[in-house]
Amino acid sequence: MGLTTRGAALLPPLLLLLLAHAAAQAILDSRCYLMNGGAVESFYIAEDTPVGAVIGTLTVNGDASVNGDITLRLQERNAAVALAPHSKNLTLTRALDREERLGPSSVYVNVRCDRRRTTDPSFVIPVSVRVWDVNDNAPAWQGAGVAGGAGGYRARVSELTAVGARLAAAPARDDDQPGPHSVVHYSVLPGPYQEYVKFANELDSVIVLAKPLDYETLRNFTVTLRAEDQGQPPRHNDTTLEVEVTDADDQNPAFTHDHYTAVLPDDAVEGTELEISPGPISASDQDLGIRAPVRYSSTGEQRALLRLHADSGRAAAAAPLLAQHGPVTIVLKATQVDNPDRYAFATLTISRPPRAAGPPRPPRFLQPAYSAAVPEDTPVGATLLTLHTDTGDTVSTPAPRAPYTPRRQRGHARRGHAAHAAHRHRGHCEYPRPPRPPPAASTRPSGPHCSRCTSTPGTL
Ligand SMILES: [Ca+2]
Ligand SMILES: [Ca+2]
Ligand SMILES: [Ca+2]
Ligand SMILES: [Ca+2]
Repeated sequence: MGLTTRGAALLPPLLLLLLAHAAAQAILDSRCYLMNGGAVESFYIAEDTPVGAVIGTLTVNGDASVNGDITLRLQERNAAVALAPHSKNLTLTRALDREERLGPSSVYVNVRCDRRRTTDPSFVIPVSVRVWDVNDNAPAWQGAGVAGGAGGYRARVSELTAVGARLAAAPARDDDQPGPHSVVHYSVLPGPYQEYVKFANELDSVIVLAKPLDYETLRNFTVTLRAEDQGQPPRHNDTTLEVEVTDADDQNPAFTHDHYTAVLPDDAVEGTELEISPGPISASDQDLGIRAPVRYSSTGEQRALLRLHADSGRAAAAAPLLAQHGPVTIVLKATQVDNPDRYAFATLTISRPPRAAGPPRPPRFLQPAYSAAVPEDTPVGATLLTLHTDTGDTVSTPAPRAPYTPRRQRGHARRGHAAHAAHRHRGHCEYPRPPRPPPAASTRPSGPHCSRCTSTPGTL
């Protein structure tokens, strides 16, 4: 009775001990729990981690080796990560990409953990794998006909474009994450013609003119552009910009020669076309890309001596030219049809054929016949008519005698003309006309080569 009572009294402590031991066993079996006490396993790796690399080791309690006490397996099939057999190592099976072009930018899987030799239910451990950005993208040039910087950019620019004016936009895009890996700096690489263009600023894709253009000296050029990110190390892409310079009207026309000459044949008549040396009268616009047509004209005091064809530049004698016996110089002008402010000048000197050696040719009247109407009360000695001959065009020619010249009065001639003019007026002859000569009797008072004969009544 007492023993039974004593045994009964001992049972509760033993039971308690057993129960406590069982409880302790259960508490000590931490297999499949994460060592850090957390519920989720997280990994953070670079996006350029190579496929096959171990991206981390699960911090789960237990031995996962062949003879260990836990078994780990991935719930998902075909995930981007895998568990190496009999290990806690997670390996990468597919490429990851922060920009999600070559693969996913993050992975979420579930690892099932089983305690071996127990009937305990499986533990499920969520695993998160995320990637951080690396500078794995170079800036890529954008724009029509441009793929990744290939092909280049083109711009057509007038030569009159002002320095600082926009020529083109050449944007580049960097697919890396916002920050230094994707911030693009633009530049024109050193090289020929680099000085002509620049980016408005290094963060702007707008290209502006940096130096004045001139179509006449530079019609096109190509420079190399660089877009570079700010990664460490940076990545870059180069492309080209081809600039075609277009012509503008910034040049005057120009004659083929500054000075032309022609000889007026003795038998020339009004309209006789002149043979021009050293070549035909010709001018062209020096804006070679425009080549504006020009119109020819004669200008200046002597312009009436010439008939100049406006389009062709062919020159023909005008009636007043036939009365000229010495060289005359006429100013030629070529004017752009589309812009009267663009013109050029040249000169044309027309002379008579040189006299052949031999006896001097007698002077000839410029008109085959002369006539004059004379009032009946004309006093004796008054001038009735002035006649012109074609002689006297060279100093060496002996003084001809006009048909109506009874005697020469060179001293008289000097009174009406400058000394040098009179010196060359070998064909000048007059009848005496007291008391003084009429200074304005000739329509060509200062022509050094004209001849003048005056007649008195009764001699014609
Ligand atoms: Ca980049
Ligand atoms: Ca990246
Ligand atoms: Ca021009
Ligand atoms: Ca031009």
